[in-house]
Amino acid sequence: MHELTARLQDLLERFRAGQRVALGRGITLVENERPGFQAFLHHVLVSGIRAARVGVTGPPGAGKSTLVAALASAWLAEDEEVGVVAVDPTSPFSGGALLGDRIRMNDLATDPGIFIRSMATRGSLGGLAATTREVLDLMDGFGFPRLLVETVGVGQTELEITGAADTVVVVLVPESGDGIQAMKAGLMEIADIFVVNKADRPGADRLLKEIRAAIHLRGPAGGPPDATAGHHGVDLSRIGSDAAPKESRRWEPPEGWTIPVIKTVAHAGEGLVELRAAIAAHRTHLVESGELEVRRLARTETRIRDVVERELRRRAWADPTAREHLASGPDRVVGGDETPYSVAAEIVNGLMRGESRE
Ligand SMILES: Nc1nc2c(ncn2[C@@H]2O[C@H](COP(=O)(O)OP(=O)(O)OP(=O)(O)O)[C@@H](O)[C@H]2O)c(=O)[nH]1
Ligand SMILES: [Mg+2]
Repeated sequence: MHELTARLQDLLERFRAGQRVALGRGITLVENERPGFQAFLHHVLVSGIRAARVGVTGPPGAGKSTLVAALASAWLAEDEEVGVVAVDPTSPFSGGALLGDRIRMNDLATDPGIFIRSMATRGSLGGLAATTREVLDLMDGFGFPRLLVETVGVGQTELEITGAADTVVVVLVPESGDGIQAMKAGLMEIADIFVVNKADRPGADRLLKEIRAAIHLRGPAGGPPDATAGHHGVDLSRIGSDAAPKESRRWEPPEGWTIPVIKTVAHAGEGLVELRAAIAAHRTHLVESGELEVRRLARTETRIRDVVERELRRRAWADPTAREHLASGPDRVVGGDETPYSVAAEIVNGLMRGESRE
């Protein structure tokens, strides 16, 4: 099951030797789900998850990339290597420089301490690409102690970032409109840290106050915590390809953690020291409270579930008997003898009985 072909074994050895080209190849392998990608991931992941993962999300143009670049270069200056995944809903290099204009992408990308990967999302709504978590795992396995993932948060999709990051930084800007509105959209529930970027523009202080008030209001009065809640009351089991939560979720204030709200002017580096301090403090909180473990367990459960579902789907349609039923099914259904349910039951029961001739 986890045996590697000679070619992938060779790739794994070069990956383990720290060759960046091998990391790039590994990512391509995983992104395209080429044969053997599961086995490759298995071998990369047996050594465990170590990196501190920070997600940066918020509306389009909020300055996420500029912040990510600034954070990355600050860590690099302290000899901390950084892996960056930017998930772009449109095209990988749209909207100007991938990592903002102040610290130019090219300057950063040639630094051996950083690895930047841009991925397109599966839809136009933002959120994560299908294999973002796997790519983060590869960077983790490669040895980057810090990982940054940038996603555009629009509507429900930003919830997914809780499945990829330990610490979620939500970036809002004065011109993103009514701050409270943004929180209703779900950003409130996933933030470990709020950033009010573009603080050089009018309305920043008002937004700051609104967010603080909302945190205060929704905190203790949030209602009884949901027993199945994962990250901040978000049921991680419902985050996935076809599992977008539909009803409103209860917000559970993270115990012992007061969500900081930090003003920044990202392209000028203002507020960066405070933001880095907040990220470090949140890390300490996660470790000391045991919350890191809780989040990792919840994430891992979701991952196992996803891998099982993907594998079941793959096996189902690789099965010749199932494919025969699928081919003949529509005729029988339209002819009135059967329904999609009876055909599906036939297929599923066949698979369960192990009639597979794969
Ligand atoms: N005035 C002002 N402009 C900023 C600030 N931070 C970023 N910008 C500018 O805002 C624009 C968008 O910044 P990005 O960092 O690309 O924003 P983003 O959130 O990554 O954008 P998308 O990835 O396209 O959603 C760029 O022109 C930045 O230079 C800020 O604090 N103040
Ligand atoms: Mg960006």
